[in-house]
Amino acid sequence: MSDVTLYGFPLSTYVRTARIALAEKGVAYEHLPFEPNTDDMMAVNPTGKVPAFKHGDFVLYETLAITNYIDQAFDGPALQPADAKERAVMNQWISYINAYVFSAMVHEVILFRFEMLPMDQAVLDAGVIKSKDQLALLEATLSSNDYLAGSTASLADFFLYPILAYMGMIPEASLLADYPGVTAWKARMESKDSVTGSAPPL
Ligand SMILES: N[C@@H](CCC(=O)N[C@@H](CS)C(=O)NCC(=O)O)C(=O)O
Repeated sequence: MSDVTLYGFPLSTYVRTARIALAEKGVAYEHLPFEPNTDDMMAVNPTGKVPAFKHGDFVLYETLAITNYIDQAFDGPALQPADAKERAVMNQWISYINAYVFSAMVHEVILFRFEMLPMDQAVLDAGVIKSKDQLALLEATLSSNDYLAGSTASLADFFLYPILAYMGMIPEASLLADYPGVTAWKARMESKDSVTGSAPPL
């Protein structure tokens, strides 16, 4: 029986980020697919959001803290660059993805398309404009780099991929063709067992 538990429903992009990190490190874990804002979830994360994580009796929430801990506490390949500048770039991207990409692409586009929010065309239209700007910024890096920070995948890529995976499943997927570096990066990520093995049940 593993002493590691991940809490949170598998449709969540943040749960998938944590699952990719766990798989990359080869960590065996129990996955309890609690819905957000339930008593079960609140018991391990006072915000009610997913995911949360437990190792032995150590409980943690917030995906960046969880994935940093996974990287440092377990054997396996490093999930963060050793080089100070590359690590700073990785953290810049994670901050950007959490502050801007998640809200524009997930809250203003994807949730409408998956009918998890009642359609608001004005919000969707604004979300698509923001998404295009964000894809252009990502393209500026991914047109000449295999990954967001350095030559191997890092936590930044694991935060971004689950969001762009959903973008690839909705009508706005056609936008991705305008960003060949992003499209090639997405295919590169999809060649990883950690990514295919964490696909949500859709
Ligand atoms: N800052 C949190 C964000 C987690 C988050 O927003 N999770 C979403 C699912 S992807 C959630 O629980 N949403 C439910 C809600 O906000 O009520 C983290 O990094 O873990």
